[in-house]
Amino acid sequence: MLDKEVQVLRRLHTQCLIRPQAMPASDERLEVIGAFNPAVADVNGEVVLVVRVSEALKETRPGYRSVPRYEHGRLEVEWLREEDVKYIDPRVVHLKANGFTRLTFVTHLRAVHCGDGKRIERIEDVPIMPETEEEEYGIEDPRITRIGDTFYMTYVAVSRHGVATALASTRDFKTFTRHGIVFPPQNKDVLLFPEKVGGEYVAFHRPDPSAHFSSPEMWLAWSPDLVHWGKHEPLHAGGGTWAMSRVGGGVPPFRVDGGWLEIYHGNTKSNDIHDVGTYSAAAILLDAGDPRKVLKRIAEPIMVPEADFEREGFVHNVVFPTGLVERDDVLQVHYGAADTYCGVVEWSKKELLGLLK
Ligand code: MAN
Repeated sequence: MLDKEVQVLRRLHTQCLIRPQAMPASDERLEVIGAFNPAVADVNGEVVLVVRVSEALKETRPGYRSVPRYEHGRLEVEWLREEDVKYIDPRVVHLKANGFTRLTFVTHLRAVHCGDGKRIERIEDVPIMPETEEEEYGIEDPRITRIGDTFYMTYVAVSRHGVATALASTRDFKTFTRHGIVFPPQNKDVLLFPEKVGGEYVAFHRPDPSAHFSSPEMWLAWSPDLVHWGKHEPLHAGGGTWAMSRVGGGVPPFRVDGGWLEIYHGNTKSNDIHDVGTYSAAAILLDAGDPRKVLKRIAEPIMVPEADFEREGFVHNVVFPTGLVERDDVLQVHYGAADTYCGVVEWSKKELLGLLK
């Protein structure tokens, strides 16, 4: 945990909305270990979440580590000898023979109808499952932006080829059309702006920062059609010990008086490689006509892990905002908590904007 950094924004409401136990497993061999990092859509007043559902194998075998994956959409399980793997963190193992990464779980997505955003009303029967080779280890961390009458969903596709970001679209949250990979590996936290700026679509993205030439960065890219992206440019927004190690877009940017407000996440550096570090959230305001210009920011996080369900879970100390609904002055933000739960927090928009300098 962070000792010094405290959140500077008052929470009007905090709630653990979805627990793993609430979500059906996609296969009888699997158990749901996380229902978190939800994409959020406001469907004519009804809040719909598309939840990341992570599952691990129920069976354990002494001396072996199971690593699941999908082959053409079919679940396959490999058993690796414990002495052949190195545990990096609860999510990741490395194969000693070649250093390659495998995940200890697989992930799919499922839509959950949430009424006013604070209760589970209905869980869709049909899950959104990995299909392609680029999705063999799972589809994760969706974000939804409504453009016209279509909901566009970016999501992370994880496979032997790396961590890429793909695009899908839907109108009813039952059927999704896949548009393929839009940002090749290693890239995640892709968020679409809800309207064109200067005649083009705009997206946040986050290329892998592991070369460590600088502190981590979010980038912007531009597109004529949401599929072909170019004019990539870094948008410096990291900084502060709370965002030393990673930074990335959180909720899709939305218009406020004075520009585009973006709520993003940052991660502390940890000296212990088994400790993932603390994930917190902050905000920046970008120019309405030219989002490459950062008009205002805040040095401290507006949200740090505080509630028990944010501090303890599959990965401790994580708050990871992924979607937002606006109701007058109230910003209702859904987030992943401890890589295990979906939380919902409410803030006053006026208070948040007042903190940006
Ligand atoms: C990181 C974490 C995991 C995720 C992988 C692949 O290790 O965010 O939860 O599964 O990246 O995206």
